[in-house]
Parts: sequence; structure tokens; C-alpha cells
Amino acid sequence: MKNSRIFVTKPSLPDLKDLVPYLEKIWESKIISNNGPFHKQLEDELCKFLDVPYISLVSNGTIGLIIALNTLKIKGEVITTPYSFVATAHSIMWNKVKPIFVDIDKNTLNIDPKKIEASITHKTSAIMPVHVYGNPCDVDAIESIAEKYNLKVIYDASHAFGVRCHCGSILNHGDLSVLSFHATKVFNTFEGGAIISKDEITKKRIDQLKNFGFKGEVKVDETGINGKMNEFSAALGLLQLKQINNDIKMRRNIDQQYRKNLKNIQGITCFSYSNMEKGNYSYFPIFVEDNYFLTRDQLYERLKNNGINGRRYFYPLITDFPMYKNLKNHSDKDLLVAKKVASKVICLPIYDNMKTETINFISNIISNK
Ligand code: T4K
Repeated sequence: MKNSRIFVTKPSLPDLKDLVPYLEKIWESKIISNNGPFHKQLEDELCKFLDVPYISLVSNGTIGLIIALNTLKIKGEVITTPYSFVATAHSIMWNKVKPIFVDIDKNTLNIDPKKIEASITHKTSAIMPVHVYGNPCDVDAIESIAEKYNLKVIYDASHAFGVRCHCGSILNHGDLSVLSFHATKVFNTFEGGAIISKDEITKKRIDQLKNFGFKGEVKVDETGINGKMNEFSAALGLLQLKQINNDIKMRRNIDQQYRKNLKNIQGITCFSYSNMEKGNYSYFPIFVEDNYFLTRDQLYERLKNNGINGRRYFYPLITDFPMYKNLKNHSDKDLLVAKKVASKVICLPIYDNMKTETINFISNIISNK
């Protein structure tokens, strides 16, 4: 076991032989990009699977976030969370908008709605919360603040493929939601992503922006970008969709096995999901408390020395990277919960087909003194 490294995740991939007929079609038609047949089919099938009205495929989640902000013409300041992957804040900066960081809730680890109002100024135009680890944000509280102050809400739903909350698909909340289909995500198209919108006009605008801003063959009146998904990724997505329910079921079993194994270890707590009717088990975060016999970083190194590459998602906080620290638009004492959580977290390996003996091996490294 020591010689083969166990990574935080492994992409789920279909049988290669099942991909061949799709590749043959691509080779035959020579359509490899620009809204081809697999691209159209995947948008249709994802709408049904995810239970959302409109979807626009994009080349990756980061481009999706950048386009989403641009679609809604977001200016000034956007309120967001420091406890996320850096792409969340980068997408705001790429729109020449200022990210304003608000602390997280200690239970959900998502932006704390109770702290949002204090950060709203006359420049605020949107909120960009993240459903961290696929755990639904307090969408009702966020949306009532947005309504009160006339703000847009763009959810970074990179971790939330297929997640359902009390009122159905989590992706139907806010003005737009953005998914990532990166290799490390539950549903991957190698690289890829999608923007979920609520009406045809918005979808059309997204589709124009991801295609350089073209409105028809010869008209461009906005600075669009190339954010299109190619036909190979779309074809792969169609195949991935056939196995996603099974993948999620396998991940749920792994999640349960970990919880059982780690239940009685003093100083280790597992993340509890809230308000989630259906999860995707994309991550398995644990928190190393003060009464554990090692520090978080000692445990992280111990795992690594035993061939286990856990990841400290999300440490450092986005606000600890120099370009955000130097913005000086938040004070560290306002982000105490996020700081604490970032200092305790380790995401343990989780992927479909992970063997029980691997889960037990990892659990034993954590429990053995
Ligand atoms: N918003 C949020 C909240 C996000 O989490 C992300 C992405 C985004 C926005 C942006 O979406 P994208 O533009 O990426 O679609 C990874 C991913 O690169 C990133 O997509 C992800 N979040 C983030 C949380 O994690 P790294 O630097 O930790 O990835 P890496 O390359 O170290 O991969 C982790 C492990 O996964 C590897 O040790 C082995 C395994 N792996 C990885 C790749 C890429 C494979 O087995 N095969 C692979 O091809 O950032």
C-alpha cells in the first residue's frame, strides 16, 4: 500500500471502448467545436438530469464564473467568501470588480448571511457565495438580502453537481449558478463547466459572450471571450452522465465507511452536511481539533509519509494570497471563523471504486498513535 500513492481524488472515466463510437462520429463529421451536435445533446441531457431550465456549456468553471459576472454586467464590488478555491475571487478580479470578503458560518462553512449586510455599500452589485464541498448555502437568507438591496446572486456551484436541497435542485437558486467539470470533480469532461440560467434571453447572452461576443455571422458589439466546450469534452460528458448516479452511490458508501471508522477518534470531526436532500460526496473533509494528539500539519505530513495525499482545501484562505491581502478591503479579525476552519481542515481521498481496505488503511493512519 505504501508504494502506490493515494491521491485526494481520481477522475471517474468511462470504458475506453464506449468512447470509440463517439470519436468515430467526430472523425466522420469533422465537427470538433463551435456548438456541435454532442454539445447540443449534452446541454439538453444536463438540463433534464439537473432539473434546470437553461444550461450553457463552457470550457471550464473559471471561465464560467468570469462570463457569468459579465453577463449580468456586474460592476463595483462583489461580496464573496474567503473559504474557497482561488478561482472564485480571481473571476471577480478579471471583471475589474473588487471582491469584498465576508466570514463563513461555522457549521455550513459557506458565507455567513448574518454578516453580509454589514459589508454592503453603494458600490455593491452582487453576492457570489460558494456551495463549499457541495453543501447548500443558506439560499433563502442570501436571496432575501439580495432582494432587499437589489443585488444579483451568482452561485459558484463548482462542487454542487446534482445536489438537491429542501426545494429541489440547488442550481435553480440565484440569478446564475456555475458548475465546474474539472478532472477532480464528481462529474468531469476532462476540463469543462456550465452556467445555469433561468430564461432564454440570458442563455443567449451567455452563449454570445462565450463565442467572442458574436451576434450572428458578422456582428460583434461586446468584448466576448472564447469559452466554448469542444466536442470531445461534450461526448465524454454524455458518457459520464450514464454512470454518474452509480458513481455518487459509491461515493456515499465511502463517506459512510469513513464516518464509521473515524467516529470515536478523539480530536477528529467529520464535516456535517446541512439542508441537503441529495448530496454528491465530492469531498471528505475532516477537522483536526486541539485535543487530537497531532497538529493538523503533522497529520497531513503523517498521511503523506504513508503515501496518502490528502489536501488542505481551503488553506490558505483566498485572503492570505498576496494580491488579496494587499487589497486591504477586509480585516483579518472579521474572518476569524474562516481562519480557524482553514487551520483545521484536511480533505481525505475520495473517489468512486475506492476500496474498503484503502479507506480502512487511511483511517488507521489517523487513529494509530
Ligand atoms: N470554484 C471552486 C469553488 C472550485 O473548487 C474550482 C476548482 C473552481 C471554481 C474553478 O473551476 P475550474 O476552472 O477548475 O473548472 C484542483 C482543481 O484544479 C480545481 O479545479 C478545483 N477547483 C480545486 C479545488 O482543486 P489542485 O491544484 O488541488 O489540483 P491537482 O492537480 O493537485 O489535483 C488534485 C489531485 O487529483 C491530484 O493529486 C491527482 C488527482 N488528479 C488530478 C488531475 C488534474 C488526477 O488523478 N487526474 C487529473 O487529471 O486544484
